[in-house]
Amino acid sequence: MTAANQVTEEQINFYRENGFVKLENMLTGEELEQLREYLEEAMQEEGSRSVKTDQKDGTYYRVLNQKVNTWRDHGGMAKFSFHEKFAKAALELTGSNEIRFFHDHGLWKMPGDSKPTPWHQDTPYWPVNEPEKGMLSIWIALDDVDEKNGCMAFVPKSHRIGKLNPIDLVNPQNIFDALEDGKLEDSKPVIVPLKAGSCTFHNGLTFHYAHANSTDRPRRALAIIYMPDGITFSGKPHTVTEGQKLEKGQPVKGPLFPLLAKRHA
Ligand SMILES: O=C(O)CCC(=O)C(=O)O
Repeated sequence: MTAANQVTEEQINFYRENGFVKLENMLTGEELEQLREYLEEAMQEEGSRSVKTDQKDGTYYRVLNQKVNTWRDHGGMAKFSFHEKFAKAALELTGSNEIRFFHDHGLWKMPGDSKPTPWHQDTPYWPVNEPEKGMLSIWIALDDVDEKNGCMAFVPKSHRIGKLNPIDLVNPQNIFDALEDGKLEDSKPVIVPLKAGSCTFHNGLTFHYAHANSTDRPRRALAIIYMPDGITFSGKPHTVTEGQKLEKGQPVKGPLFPLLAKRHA
């Protein structure tokens, strides 16, 4: 990011071509300290509205200690999850007219018997009708990450393959088996180490993976998922849409899905 927090033309082109991009220094030092404190609190508290995917020692927990919608129980997390700076970057990368919040999640990889996050696409888990419209995630590293503690890897151009079946993150199928012969043959995975406070954005269709954490400290990350305009609800059950009175085929909107950024005419 430049001083004005603008995504560069080169980064936009890279994202659109490859389905992911790395943006360095997304957080200032002060923001990083604050987000670490808030996310530590949010991950530990037994809130009533955020959703913990699995308990300690569970099989999913070994892949990810995950809490969905931390913002609903922690005002500090709301400040970051709705941060205009991140949403504006998503607006520029996608080229859409508006960016709506879908959900956040704290994603920690815990030390001790940690498993990699298998290769998968995100879109197949989401209750939307238009995967090709480019829903996307920001993944913000709160610790320096590399191959030893769970950095991410992406397959360039895999967002062009289209939506495949969801992968079971605990007993994973091999996503590459689902590819037609020759598809992505020349596209080798790119491993993306990050400094704390830096981030990646990835398209919901991009194949991605995270290494296991073989260190003795948690790998802490915050991911926020955004929807470009025109995304409609498919009716498929999902934790964050449950009870939200969304209608099948109608745009996703309402109090849990605020508009965060808009292109000015
Ligand atoms: O944090 C991880 O290990 C995986 C993250 C991921 O799959 C995502 O943000 O979509």
